Amino acid sequence: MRIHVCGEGGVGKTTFVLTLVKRFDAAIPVAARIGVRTERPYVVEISYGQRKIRLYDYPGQAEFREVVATNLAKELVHGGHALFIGDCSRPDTITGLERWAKLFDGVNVGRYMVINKVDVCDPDIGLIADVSSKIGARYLGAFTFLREPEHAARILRTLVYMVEAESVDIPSEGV
Ligand SMILES: Nc1nc2c(ncn2[C@@H]2O[C@H](COP(=O)(O)OP(=O)(O)O)[C@@H](O)[C@H]2O)c(=O)[nH]1
Ligand SMILES: [Mg+2]
Repeated sequence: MRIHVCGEGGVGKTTFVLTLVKRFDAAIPVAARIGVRTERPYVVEISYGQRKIRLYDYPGQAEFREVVATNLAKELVHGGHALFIGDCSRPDTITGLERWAKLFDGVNVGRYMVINKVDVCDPDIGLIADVSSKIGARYLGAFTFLREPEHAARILRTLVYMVEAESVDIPSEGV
């Protein structure tokens, strides 16, 4: 199963992925990449039960938009699901998910949305409902990956459950 982790720079994508690496004893990543600026997706494979889950952590900075679109399109040939992450302390990162969602236009992927940094503010439920319906993503809730690492594991479990229950997995994805 492939999960494409999407969202603007600084929302907590790398925190999410690295938390899962620690939690599930995945291979130690090449380097801690929190705050690192690179155009390539950071790929991590973790074992979850019998499954192999590959997470693609794309850089969110504006300067990498074009190359991210190209890299994501290449990876989408192999299928996967989109996890959109917004930061409740920066509403522009939530509306910005509409731009990320366009990268998945016309592709049959499961779309899920979470909000991070609930430790520093209350999420704007109206905005979240609006954006999640516009991008066709199922909202999984508000979390804090930094303060509660278990939140990342909870999202992974929920994603696996929903993907398998909804059977939207693309059979050709050979992870
Ligand atoms: N307050 C708070 N900060 C967080 C949380 N998750 C991540 N951060 C911080 O947000 C910054 C950006 O995180 P990072 O994972 O690099 O974001 P990315 O650019 O989306 O990969 C870092 O300083 C993290 O420590 C959270 O739940 N709450
Ligand atoms: Mg990052």
